[in-house]
Amino acid sequence: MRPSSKAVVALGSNLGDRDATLRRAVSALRATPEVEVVAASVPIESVALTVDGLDESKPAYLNGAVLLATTLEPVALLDQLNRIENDEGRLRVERWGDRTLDLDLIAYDDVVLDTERLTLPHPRAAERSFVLEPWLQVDPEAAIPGSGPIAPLLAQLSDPVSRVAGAARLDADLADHHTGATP
Ligand code: A4P
Ligand code: MG
Repeated sequence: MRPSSKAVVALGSNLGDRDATLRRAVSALRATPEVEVVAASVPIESVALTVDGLDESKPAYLNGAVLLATTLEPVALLDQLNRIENDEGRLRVERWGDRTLDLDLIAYDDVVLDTERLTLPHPRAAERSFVLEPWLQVDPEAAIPGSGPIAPLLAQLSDPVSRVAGAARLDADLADHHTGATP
């Protein structure tokens, strides 16, 4: 078996019951063989970014991030992310269009890769607070190969994100979720 690698996955949803969708996605990752969810962020709210820029008239996103330990190689992990997106009824209509669930592979160890199927690290991660803020929650020491530590990168960004009052971490058990407990 391959040695375990460290991967960061960003989650986003702006259609349907966004919070429930993100929690089901984290459960599906936990149930995936060769994938361990090491840490999960709380959900954050963000303004939709479209190809024309931030658009407050679009449904707002809930975003989050999980830190994984996995023995899957990067494309095999992306296959699993796509399977979970499809299980949530994800349709691909318009680039950066509204979606029930988007799972992006943000980083995988220090791998740098640029193929049609997969680019690592995710090319737009460093420009997006809605990716870096939850990523910082699950891995405060993280750095993006070629761009550096994420904490100072996040400090320079201005796209607005906000915490959801009382929201439990995305991997919290249902019992924790009902009480709003944040362990
Ligand atoms: N692909 C290449 N590299 C990766 C990677 N590292 N992770 C390929 C995941 N996929 C990767 O993805 C398009 C293609 O990217 C796939 O064929 C895959 O093999 P997609 O999920 O089908 O389409 P998409 O997500 O609309 O496209 P894209 O360009 O990945 O969009 P982004 O950059 O993910 O942006 N606004 C807010 N507030 N919050 C959001 O989460 N997300 C997006 C999507 C736009 N606006 C947003 C948010
Ligand atoms: Mg995507």
